[in-house]
Amino acid sequence: MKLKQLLGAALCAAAALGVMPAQAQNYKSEYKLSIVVGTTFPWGQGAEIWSNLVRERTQGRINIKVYPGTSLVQGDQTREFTAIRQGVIDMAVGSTINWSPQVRQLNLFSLPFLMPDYAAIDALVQGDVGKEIFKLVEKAGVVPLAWGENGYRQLSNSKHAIAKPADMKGLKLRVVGSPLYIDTFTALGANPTQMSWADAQPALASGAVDGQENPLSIYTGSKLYNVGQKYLTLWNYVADPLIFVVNREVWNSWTEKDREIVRQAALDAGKQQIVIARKGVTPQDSSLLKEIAGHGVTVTSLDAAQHAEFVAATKPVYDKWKKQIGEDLVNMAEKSIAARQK
Ligand code: X2X
Repeated sequence: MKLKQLLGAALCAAAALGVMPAQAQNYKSEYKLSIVVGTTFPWGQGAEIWSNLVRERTQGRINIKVYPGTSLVQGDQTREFTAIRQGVIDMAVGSTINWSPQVRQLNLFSLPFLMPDYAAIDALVQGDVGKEIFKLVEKAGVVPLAWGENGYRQLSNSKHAIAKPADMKGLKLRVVGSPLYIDTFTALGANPTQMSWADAQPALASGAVDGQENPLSIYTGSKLYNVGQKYLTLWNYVADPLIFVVNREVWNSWTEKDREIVRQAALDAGKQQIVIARKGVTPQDSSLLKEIAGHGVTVTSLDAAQHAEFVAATKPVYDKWKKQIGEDLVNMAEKSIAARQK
């Protein structure tokens, strides 16, 4: 035996005896976890909870660092999924919207007015649809572990109150990176323009765009009422779930025991994160809305007739995208929602 082989054999034996810590073999000193917003947002808090649980439960064997602002892909959130698959990013808590260019079925959650209430979101992600989607994400090359939530996306603008599609005519609105959003806002008569969240904030501040749509936690966390976004419409037209994921090679490099720890920590963090995301924005607790109104924002809620007008105007988009997403999956989602426990 050559010296090199001898040394290798000795190291293997040491590792097998548990003499050596696992990271000495193939663990990285730091795992990079990507998120779009900062760690003060409910989304970012979910990432922090996950990282902390993993660090504690692995006694520091797995050390995760959170990178906000999608900084690992220079803010281009639509490239995040590819970067995870390629290993530029080790882990992420990501939005279904941002990953839909790579996994088209993730557009499901962006179908206008599919999910009428929180029970409907739960029926999808915690049920058969959620399992099916995890299979698709896995097939696309990334290991999905748990669901979280960004939230119902509400419409804000700097011009006037919006209570019907006609009020949106000609408004220049920033939308996220799925063509489904361009279709939806075009059908409503607006002038949608796609840009990353990193670019959206200066565009709102300079008035280059009139409005945007995001969950209330992001609207308030980014203080959009300070950049002229004084009109807010609560229409619950879509909600984006988050998915906790790990790059496949990284996943395979961990011991089975550590994989189990990371999975359970993701499930625990996801559960806590959903509670945080819903704080202040539910029919039972609408405290965040009071805070928003306190900033001089005009908040518009839709009555049943106004809601119906938005649903009718976006129906052709729903039908078109139902086919693109896959009719079987959308049918399964519609059935799960119809059968939900309210
Ligand atoms: O870009 C957005 O609007 C955000 C922050 O909500 C997402 O990443 C989907």
